[in-house]
Amino acid sequence: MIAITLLISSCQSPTKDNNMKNDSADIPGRKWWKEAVVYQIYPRSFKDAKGDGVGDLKGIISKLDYIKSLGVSVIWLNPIFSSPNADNGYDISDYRGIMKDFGTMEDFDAMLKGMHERGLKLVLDLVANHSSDEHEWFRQSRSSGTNPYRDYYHWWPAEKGKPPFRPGSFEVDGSGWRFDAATNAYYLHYFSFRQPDLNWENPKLRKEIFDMMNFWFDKGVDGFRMDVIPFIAKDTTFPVITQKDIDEKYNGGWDQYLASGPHLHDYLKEMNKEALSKHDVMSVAEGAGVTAATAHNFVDEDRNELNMLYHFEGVSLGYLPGKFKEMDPKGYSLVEFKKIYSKWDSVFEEKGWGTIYLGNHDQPRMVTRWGNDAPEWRALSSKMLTTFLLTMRATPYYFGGDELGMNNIKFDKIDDYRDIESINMYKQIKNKGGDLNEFLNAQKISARDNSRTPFQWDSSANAGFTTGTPWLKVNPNYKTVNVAAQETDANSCLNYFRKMVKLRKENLILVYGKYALLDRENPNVYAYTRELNGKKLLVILNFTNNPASANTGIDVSKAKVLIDNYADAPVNGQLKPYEAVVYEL
Ligand code: TEU
Repeated sequence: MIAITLLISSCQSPTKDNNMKNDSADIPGRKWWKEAVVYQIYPRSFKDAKGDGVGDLKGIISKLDYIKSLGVSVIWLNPIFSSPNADNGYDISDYRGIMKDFGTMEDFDAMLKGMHERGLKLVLDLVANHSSDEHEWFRQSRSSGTNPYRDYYHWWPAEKGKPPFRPGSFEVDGSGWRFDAATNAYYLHYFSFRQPDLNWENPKLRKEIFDMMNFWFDKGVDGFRMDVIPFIAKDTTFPVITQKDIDEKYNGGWDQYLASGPHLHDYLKEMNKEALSKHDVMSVAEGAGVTAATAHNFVDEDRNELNMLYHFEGVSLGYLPGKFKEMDPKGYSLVEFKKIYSKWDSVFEEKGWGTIYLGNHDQPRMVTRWGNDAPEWRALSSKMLTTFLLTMRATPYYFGGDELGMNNIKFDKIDDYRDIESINMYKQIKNKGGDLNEFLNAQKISARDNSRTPFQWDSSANAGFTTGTPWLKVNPNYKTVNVAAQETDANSCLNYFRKMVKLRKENLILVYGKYALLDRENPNVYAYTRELNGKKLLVILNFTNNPASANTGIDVSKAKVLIDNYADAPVNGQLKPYEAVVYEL
């Protein structure tokens, strides 16, 4: 009888009695945020209800049923707080106010209520490494050397001479210090001079942040994504760091130096104690500078710090060294890609928890960067990438618009850009007499504005995003790539995404199952298994626009196809271009 049962269970699709959901008792450490699919919304570009060309909260409210229809369970909203928008909201002037462009606190309350009524959780963006230079704290701090808020920021008195170099990654001169005549001192800013770094060594500042977090938690917010949180700790003696130090001690990356200040984990433990632990909420670190060696310090449960983090190792693959975000013309190596994502799976195999993403508001559209956005391959490769994201052992962070297969707009002119990073890097390269055409061509693939173009709702003017003039140009392919066109197409990217979310939700093996990479050196196909409580799935992804096959050592002749981005399954293991298949073995 056991043999027969085993045979039946290995060939049939998961019926009620052997669906993973019923095996949840065998899964230790279950958490809602591990089983979530997080859908990221860039509020500036999602839906404009006011008609001023900028997305707003009322626009999001009008689309909550659409978001619910995706099957996702958590929404991550990029910053919605008061801001002069030097960096599109990542420069906050009032942590408890709603950005005027986006609406009012009443709008926020209505939006949160609407989300919760639909079973959607909301994660906001905690930008606490720096504030806006228009924040009252900074206004006070810069007014005098004895102001009570002086030590909310990092100041270097000019009498000590120029401060040792620190990077200011959005600055034309690349410097992270700005001279401020009012008090004859320099202040630190790791990003733009409009974003002065907060001094976390100051317990008063830390309390301000924790109180603010509890303010939003008390309103019902379900968590925070934490902007460059590893950067908050600084060695405030500001020692001289040479390029040799960076190259030899920090893997050649300033971000790793910036992410390794003293007391960092004391602050995160304090944040957990004073805020996170008081609510049933999730926390995810934007892990700039975090490596596989340091990741556990942030997310192991027994550390009582954060729940999860996202790394940059994957999304940094394929760029030319010494150039600014310029892709190698040969593209990226899938063998390297598989190595990185397999490594990060193993990092969290025993403890902690990972995330998986291929796109967000800082990255280009995933189908352009990792798939193939040529018209004949855009939808197929987008579905293949979606299959990867939703079958890995990590919480997927899925960027709004990728479910449509939205791709890069690829601006020709710097005047079309709105992002401080592209605009200031253009100026920096121009000042150095660099090759501006080379820079602009590279930006067509890697610039952040590529993912920030307005959401494509339908084929009406401005893709139905706004009745005004959009703050950033709409991708001209909105006429055909949009929600309305895909809603009624059973084979659309949109409906494929819905199927994949449903498959993941109904098969916890895709959340918790052991991951094993197969055919490691295959340069075209990514194949892996997921295994849990005696069940096994095989995922095979063709990352090329040619037929390909994988040597998995697994006979799928009797396996059940759970999903395929083509109408018919592979024959004799021959994968069609960009084919994605999930088998139940
Ligand atoms: O990003 C931090 C960060 O690492 C990015 O600056 C990234 O290196 C860059 O975008 C790659 O081109 C966070 C936010 O996600 C980003 O939008 C903000 O601009 C930045 O911090 C400053 O708050």
